[in-house]
This record gives sequence, C-alpha cells and structure tokens, in this order.
Amino acid sequence: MNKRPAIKRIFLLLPLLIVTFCNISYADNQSNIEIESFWVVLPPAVARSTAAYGIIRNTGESSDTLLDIRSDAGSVMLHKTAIESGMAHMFHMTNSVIKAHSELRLEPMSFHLMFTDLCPLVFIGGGTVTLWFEFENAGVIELKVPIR
Ligand SMILES: [Cu+2]
Repeated sequence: MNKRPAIKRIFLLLPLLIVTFCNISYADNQSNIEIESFWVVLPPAVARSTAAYGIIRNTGESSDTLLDIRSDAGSVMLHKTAIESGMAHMFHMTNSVIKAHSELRLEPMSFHLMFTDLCPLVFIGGGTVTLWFEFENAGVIELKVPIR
C-alpha cells in the first residue's frame, strides 16, 4: 500500500484548518460578552440539582440576548429567585437581554444557573464543568468552570 497521496492531502488541508481555527479565535476576541468568576456549587452525592454563579458582562454598544445554555454536567437553565408572599420561588428566564454596557450578576437568592439531571461523573473528583453560552450576537462562548 502506498500512503503518500493520503499524507500529501493532509499537508494540503493543514493551512486551511489553521485558517479556520484562526478565524474562530478572531471571532471570539471580537465578542462583546465577557463571562467571569463563574463557579458551580459542589452538590452532595445524593443531590439531583445544583447551581452556578458568576457575572455575564456586555461591554459592547448594543444589547445581546442569551438564547441557550448547555453543559456536560446535566440540563442547565437560567433561573431567578424571587420572594412572593414570604416564600422563595424560582422562575425560568428565557431569552434574557443583556443591555449595552451592563451586566447580569448571578448570585445566591437572585439569578443563577440551575443544573438538573446531574451527570455524576462530572462531579467525581471535583474538577470542572463545561458550559456553552449561546448569544444572539456573540455566538457560542465555551467556559470551563470550577466546582467548589
Ligand atoms: Cu433554580
């Protein structure tokens, strides 16, 4: 068997792949969305849900909308805790708009990421959880978040 043609083809494709990756990172650098200080609450072994907190900041001149959040740790959605008649209730927030030069702070008793249907393997060893935030303008932003 002659492997040369296959190897030649890979070398021809290599610059194309590099250009593709460079374009992706360039697009990320242009993003006006900064996601910082995120962490996931280490759930007890028997828990079926947990939460994550952090800050989503829009440094741009126009608003952006958080369309979807995905994770390798289970199902995840944006919740807001609100007190009604002295009781804490959680509301599922969809298509949250983050206005220009403003931030969405996720903290206890307020906005938070709610994880359900936890994937136990992700939490064994207390490593990191991967999150994908999908914005209307900024696109998909991947983030590795520590478990504490
Ligand atoms: Cu919740």
